[in-house]
Amino acid sequence: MIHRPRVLVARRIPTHTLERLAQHFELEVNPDDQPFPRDELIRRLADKHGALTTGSERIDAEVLAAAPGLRIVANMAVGFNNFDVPACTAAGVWATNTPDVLTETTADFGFALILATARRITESEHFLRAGHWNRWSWDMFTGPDVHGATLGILGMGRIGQAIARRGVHGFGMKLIYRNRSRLPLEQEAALGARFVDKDTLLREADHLILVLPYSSESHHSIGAAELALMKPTATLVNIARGGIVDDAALAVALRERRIAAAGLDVFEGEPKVHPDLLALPNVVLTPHIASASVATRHAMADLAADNLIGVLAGSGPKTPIVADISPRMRPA
Ligand code: 8YV
Repeated sequence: MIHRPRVLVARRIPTHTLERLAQHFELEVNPDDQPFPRDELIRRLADKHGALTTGSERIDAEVLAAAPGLRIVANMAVGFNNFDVPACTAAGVWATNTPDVLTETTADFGFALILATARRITESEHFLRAGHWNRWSWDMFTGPDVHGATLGILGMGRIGQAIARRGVHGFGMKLIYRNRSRLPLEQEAALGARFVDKDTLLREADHLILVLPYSSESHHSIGAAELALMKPTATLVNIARGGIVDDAALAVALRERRIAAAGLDVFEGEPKVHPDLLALPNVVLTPHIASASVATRHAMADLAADNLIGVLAGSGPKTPIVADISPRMRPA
C-alpha cells in the first residue's frame, strides 16, 4: 500500500480547504486552534512531510532537524518572520507564503485604520455608547483631514502600493515614501510619489503608515527618536508587524500628545497588548485582522494548500519564498 504524505495543519482553517487537503494527505489537525507549545510542535512535526502554519508557529533549524521527512512549510500569511528562511533553504525544505491574494483587502484595512484614527471613529463611538453625548459642539472629536493631506508610506511593496493608489486616486493625497528600493520612475510619476529619506518621511507625513516586513533590521524602526520627528498633528498606523514599532515609546508619545493618534493592528508580543496603549483614548486597536475578509482568508488558505499539494503531490510550490532550493527527497 502506498502511504500518503502526512501533513500537520497547525491551526484551524476553512473546512473546504481542509477537505481539499484530505483528498491528498493524511492530515493531523490542531484540535482546539490553540497555538501548539514549541515542544509539542516539534513532536507533532517529527513524522510529517508538510505543515500548514500561520504566524504563530516558529520554524527554525531546531524544528527542521527534528523533522527529517519535512519537505514544505506553507505559511498562511504573506509575512514569514516566523520562518528562519535560510535554515529552511539549507535543510532543503520549501518555505512558502501567500502573497498577492491579500494585497487589496489589507490595503483596504490600512486605509480604514488611517480614517478611523484621524477621524477618531472608535474614540467617539465609545463616548456615544457610554451615554456622554448630550449636545452637538463645533469642536467635538475634531481631527486632521485625510483628503489632500500628505500620506507617508514606509515600505512600498505590493500592499504599500495598493495603499498609495487609494490615497492618491481616492483621497487626493500627496505621497511620500521610503523603501529599500525606489519605484520605477513612471510608477512614481503616475502616483506623484516622492522618494524621501526616513527623517523627511517622519517630518513631513500627516498620516504615516507602516507596511514593511519585520526583521532584525526593521525591529523598532519607529521608536522615541523617530516619533519625536513627527508632527504633533500626525497619525501613525501599523499594519505590518509587531516589533516594528516600540509600543512602549509609542504609548508615551500618544500620552504626551507628541503625535495626535495611532491605529494599530499588530503588537509586540501579541495577542498581548501593552497596557499603556489599552489605557489611551487616542489609539485605535484591532486584533491583527487586516487580511480578514471572508474571501481573502479563504484565498490565503487555498494558496497555502496549493503549495502543499504542489510540493508533496505535484510539480512544485506556487509561491515559494526562495525560488531556488535543492529540495529534500522524501525518505523511501
Ligand atoms: C495573517 C498577516 O492573518 O499575511 C500576513 O502576513 O499578517 C495576516 O494576513 C497572519 O499573519 C496569520 O498568519
